[in-house]
Amino acid sequence: MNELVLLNKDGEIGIITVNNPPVNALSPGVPEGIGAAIEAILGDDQIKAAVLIGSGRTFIAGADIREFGKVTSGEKRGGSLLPLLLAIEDCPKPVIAAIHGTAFGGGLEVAMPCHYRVAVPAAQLGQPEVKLGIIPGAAGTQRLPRLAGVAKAVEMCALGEPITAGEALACGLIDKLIEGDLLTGAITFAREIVAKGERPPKIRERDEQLGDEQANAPIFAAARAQAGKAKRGQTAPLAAIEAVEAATELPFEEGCRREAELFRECLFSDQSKALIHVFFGEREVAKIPDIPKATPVTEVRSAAVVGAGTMGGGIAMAYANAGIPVLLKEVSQEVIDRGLATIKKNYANSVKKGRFSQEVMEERMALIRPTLSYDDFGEADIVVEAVFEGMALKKQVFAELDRVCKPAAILASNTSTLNIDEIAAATSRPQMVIGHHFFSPANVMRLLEIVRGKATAKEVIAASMALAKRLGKVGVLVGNCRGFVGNRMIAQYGREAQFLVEEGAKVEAVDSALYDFGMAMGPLAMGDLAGLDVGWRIRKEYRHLEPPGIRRPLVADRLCEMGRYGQKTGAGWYRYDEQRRTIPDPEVEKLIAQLAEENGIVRRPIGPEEIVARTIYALVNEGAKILEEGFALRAVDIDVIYINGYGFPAWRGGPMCYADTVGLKKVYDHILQFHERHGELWQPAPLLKQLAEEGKTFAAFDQEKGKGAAA
Ligand code: T1G
Repeated sequence: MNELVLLNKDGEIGIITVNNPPVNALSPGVPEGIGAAIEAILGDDQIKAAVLIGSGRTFIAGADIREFGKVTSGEKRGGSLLPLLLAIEDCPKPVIAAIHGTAFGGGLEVAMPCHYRVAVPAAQLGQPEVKLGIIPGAAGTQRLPRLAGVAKAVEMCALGEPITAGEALACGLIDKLIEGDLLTGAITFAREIVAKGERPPKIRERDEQLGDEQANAPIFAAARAQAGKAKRGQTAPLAAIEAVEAATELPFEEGCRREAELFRECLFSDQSKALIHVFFGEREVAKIPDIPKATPVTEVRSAAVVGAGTMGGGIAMAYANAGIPVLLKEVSQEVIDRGLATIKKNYANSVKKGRFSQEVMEERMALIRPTLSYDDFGEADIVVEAVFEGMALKKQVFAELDRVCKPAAILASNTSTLNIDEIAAATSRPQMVIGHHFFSPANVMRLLEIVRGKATAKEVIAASMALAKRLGKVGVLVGNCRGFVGNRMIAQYGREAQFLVEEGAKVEAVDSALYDFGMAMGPLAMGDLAGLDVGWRIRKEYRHLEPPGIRRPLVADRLCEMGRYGQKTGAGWYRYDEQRRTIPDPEVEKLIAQLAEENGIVRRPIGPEEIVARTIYALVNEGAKILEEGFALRAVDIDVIYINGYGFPAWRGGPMCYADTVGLKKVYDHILQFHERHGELWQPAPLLKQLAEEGKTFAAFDQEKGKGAAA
């Protein structure tokens, strides 16, 4: 074997152990090691059966994703796992896969040609390849329906969500749950199999679960409809459905060939490159160059939240969902009761949708302790302030926290725009102050923008990054500029969306162009959802900082003056019916035409290409400025922020990755044109100009910066 795959014996049972930390990926050497172990078992008469198991925390978590780039760049030829899988399946001695942690992708595809599969109850099994913009490429779409049935196989391959070991047992994917030690249980199981003396079953020969055309047609139709909704704009889920369909129509070998064709098409697609960029990006953002891995991290055992409004309530739920007891403070009984009622309603909705049981709801509610005073704040390891977005009030709260909290407590603000250093200055311990910017609904949205103040201690940052993971969030560290990263960029995107309607585009045309681009929601409908008054208040507070003579959007302020704040007032850019569906409003179109005329704006027909270019490139240009000013560590950090906080399509990789896909020269040329036509607001970012002229990408910028930091 080799150092990645070990072969030992327990009497007549061979034990093949994959040892490739951290997740036993099928990196070069692992498939070869397993193949050599099977060879050795064949040649050893003492061995009657074998157990295949992973060392450390998991079974095989899939192919080595880092190798894909080498194939798509032509650096190396892609190999195939199929010969190894046939060797396992054709082995005359039973091979048992023993699963703990995650049997994902190629890992499950190695487990399925094994003659039997056993797992611990906590194990997870899945074909998550579509989350990387590809499909199973090692006969997973051919063996899974033969084991688990067509409906389960198409759901697992098209949506990519894992199933539990219990569900796997129920659908026939595994043969037994092992309570207690996995290896011991698997060896016992192997001995029982040997004792039975049966011929090891070959999964590829099983057809009884493949159904027939009539039975399968509605299954595939429903799967395509669901993929169309849940994976809108993505090609891999449809390819996965087609591959499973091929399993029901073609002999095994031909089905594998069809799968391989579809796999290659997906692997060489921009969507796959983007989704793999996001996969590694979500792990890269956790690495802060100047904060060593060994930095001591305070473990958060208890928390407190000031303010039980929409954000405060959601943040308290996020802590309770992670099992952390949390105090929730408000100014009056009436307000705290309202906040708790909203939390209760949200949990009850989740119970109704079957996300978790009534019991779990009660456990979580019990972790949220309402209070009207700061008395018990002395115990909290962290306090998150989520009061009204006004500097004076926030300073008052932080001064109070400085008085009541223990010295080691982290003092975090959920502000979405205000200066963290100014808030920190209201305390005697600015090194303990940090921004924790949650996104609404805070118990759902995955993004946590972590804002570093100039005095924030490295231990506080390290604890915040670790806490984000514990809360099930993706924590991204950003600098303390106005609007931080996400909101600073979205302001430019929103600005262009409004200018486009002033210049002639219809409100719903702007939104549908971005929706078709893949955004979860168009910018104007998003404004109505968030509440137009939020931005209005901030604009009024900062108007004095705006450079004179700069063009400002005209309509949103007027809508607010008319009391049209969006969904919450039943009207904003759109009118809303009882189901909160958008209804285009001729009154708004009339107002826009009137304001355009009053301001000498000549209106013209505007197509979706221009709408997308002006809004998305506004994001990219501002993102490049943020990078060169050092308020974001990497371009990929910006991508992860936009995908997890602003509904940017992951299959486009985020705004900076998307710009790389389009080509920075082309993006830069467009921005130069916009600068000429629309003035100063489109001043190209120097970094973008430099990278475009040097024929480079934001990905290359990150790499060079990474090398610089490592040096
Ligand atoms: N390849 C390479 N590196 C991987 C990897 C993989 N498959 N999985 C994880 N890593 C790295 C990751 O980047 C991180 O590195 C470290 O391991 C720990 O990961 C043929 C074609 C298994 C649930 O999609 O979902 O098989 O940042 O922080 O939170 O048909 O990793 O420390 O340097 O995520 O405990 C299909 C991907 C591949 C599973 C563990 N498999 N991995 O989560 O740790 S395609 C997947 C995960 C395939 C076949 C096809 C998770 C995990 P670093 P982590 P975790």
